[in-house]
Amino acid sequence: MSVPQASQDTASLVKRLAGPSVTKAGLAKDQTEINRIIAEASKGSKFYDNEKRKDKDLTERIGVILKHRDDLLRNADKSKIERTVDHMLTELEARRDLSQIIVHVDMDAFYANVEMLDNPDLKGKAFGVGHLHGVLTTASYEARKFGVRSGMPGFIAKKLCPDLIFVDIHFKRYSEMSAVIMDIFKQYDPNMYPAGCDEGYLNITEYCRAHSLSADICVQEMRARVHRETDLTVSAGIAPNKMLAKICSDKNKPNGQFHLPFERDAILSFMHDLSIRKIPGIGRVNERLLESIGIKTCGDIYTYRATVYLMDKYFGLQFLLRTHLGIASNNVEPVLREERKSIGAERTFSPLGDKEQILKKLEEVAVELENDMQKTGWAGRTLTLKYKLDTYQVFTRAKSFDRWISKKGDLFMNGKELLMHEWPVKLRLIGLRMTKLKDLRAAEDKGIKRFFSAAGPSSPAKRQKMGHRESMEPEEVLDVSDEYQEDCESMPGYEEHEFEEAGLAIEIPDDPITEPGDTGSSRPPQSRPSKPISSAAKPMSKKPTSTAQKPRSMATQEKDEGGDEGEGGRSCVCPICGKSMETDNSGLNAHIDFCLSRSAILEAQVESLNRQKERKGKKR
Ligand code: TTP
Ligand code: MG
Repeated sequence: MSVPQASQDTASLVKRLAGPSVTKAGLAKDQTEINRIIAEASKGSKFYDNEKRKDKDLTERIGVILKHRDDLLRNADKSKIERTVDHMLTELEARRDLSQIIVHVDMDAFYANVEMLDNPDLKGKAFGVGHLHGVLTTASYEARKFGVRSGMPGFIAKKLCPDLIFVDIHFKRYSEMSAVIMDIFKQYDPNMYPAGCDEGYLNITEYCRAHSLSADICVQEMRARVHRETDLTVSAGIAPNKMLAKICSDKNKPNGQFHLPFERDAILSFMHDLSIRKIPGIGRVNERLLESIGIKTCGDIYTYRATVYLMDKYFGLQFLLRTHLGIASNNVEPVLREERKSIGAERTFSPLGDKEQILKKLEEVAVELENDMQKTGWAGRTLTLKYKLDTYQVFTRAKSFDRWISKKGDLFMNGKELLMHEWPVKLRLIGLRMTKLKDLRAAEDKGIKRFFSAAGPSSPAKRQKMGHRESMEPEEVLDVSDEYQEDCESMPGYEEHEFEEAGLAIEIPDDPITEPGDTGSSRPPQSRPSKPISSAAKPMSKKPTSTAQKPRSMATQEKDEGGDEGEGGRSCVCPICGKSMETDNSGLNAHIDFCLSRSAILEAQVESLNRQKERKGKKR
């Protein structure tokens, strides 16, 4: 089998195939050989083909963006723009806030270390949590030395580390331990924000003041307490804002802490050589996009500030300028119910083409979603069906209602209706997600108020506006999410469901569902604290929605409904198809993505249809 060498043509693909967790702590320094083995092991699989296609799409998209950049630069007064940006930087600098002590805490090899508590024989051994025929949720630090890491298919991990031990996943245990550690963290900041099952942000300014403690001692004490009470280790980053604290918690992993000086110059020099990939919100795709315009480190942002200024809609000028300066939000608060945007459930399985079997999976998903919605007190008005073809391409279809739905019957029947529009298809994942949520608990609280308010959301005028609408545009995993722009805490355009991609990066021979209630992915079920899709893909400022990011079709649809506008809508022209439209940055990016991926998606659909027909033909 010929192995892709890291030539000009294949370097990006090899890097892409290496997966999302390449920046994880404890991995071997030189990833070249590891990446080569991964590429070799993946070659020939549908996953490989899909990654190759996505890499090609991205290369094309970059080509378009670069052409657009050249056009813009040709007509621009570069030094004037640089002066404007310098002025913006001065203004941002003037508002730098170094007054709050922010800590990011992150448990070390969380699932693995919990497993070690229950089976001390694993101590010192290279093991992964997950199955040979599934994906690893995480790996012990001994296994990481071989390049084994989260989201990696088991068979690839075994190639990298032939003696690797596979340990079963026990979500219940991780949830229990998560609750224990969160309780400890809350003693130091009752308003802390749990950012996943094993990590969180704290503002310890008040605690340090009240107990006359330095930040270092306070964090040491907190980590020691976690260790004393759980036998698990935790690492921490201490910095003036959440972005920096998150980057710092990785610095001395495992079982360490890192304190970034609260001084402008120290922060600037820390940022100067920092790879942009270390910034939360910059994953593989954003990294490639930024590298294409010359930005590899946060220091490079300054060098290319004129380009970034002109290309604001692609790269997010404010976000990048703030990143360059090491400025980000220092606002830490707990997750508020009203911030929840969606609730969903999904199932992963070995590729299925049989209608009955797929509908059975859909029904299971509908039951799980109904349970979750009931347990947590939500109803919703937009239902999105998500499915992943056996070719690994992901699509969403959405439908809005003029009433609140949460019952299995509604979820299943409407999900089925959306799916039947696509039939025949061969799937490896199916999911349902509700958005446009209504908090039933809030409704209970406000029962009397509601009684007196005549025109609620179901007033005739609004009902007419919402109507019944279906979004039938094919969508891909590369996601554009306008939620993330709100306070310049992430790049506008190109989010990637990295965790999910990695988590399904194989031909899974058996249904990987191991425990009742398991969603079938490598993530814990909805009702438990779950790790964000990937820390890099998770914006610092956003509270977690229930699982995945908002699918792009939803973003488009919400705009159509006229409910969520006002985020800088303006008229722009798509550089691909030339269509002009009234939209904001993310709307434009979504459209560009769609333009670029449409042909590839249609091709895949046609291919899939042909395969189905062939099979039917053979049966006859
Ligand atoms: P992480 O904190 O990202 O990883 P970790 O705690 O295993 O290792 P470390 O922080 O020391 O680098 O994730 C916490 C848990 O979330 C992890 O133990 C397993 C789960 N997880 C997955 O299931 N899949 C993933 O892709 C990732 C990144 C994590
Ligand atoms: Mg961790």
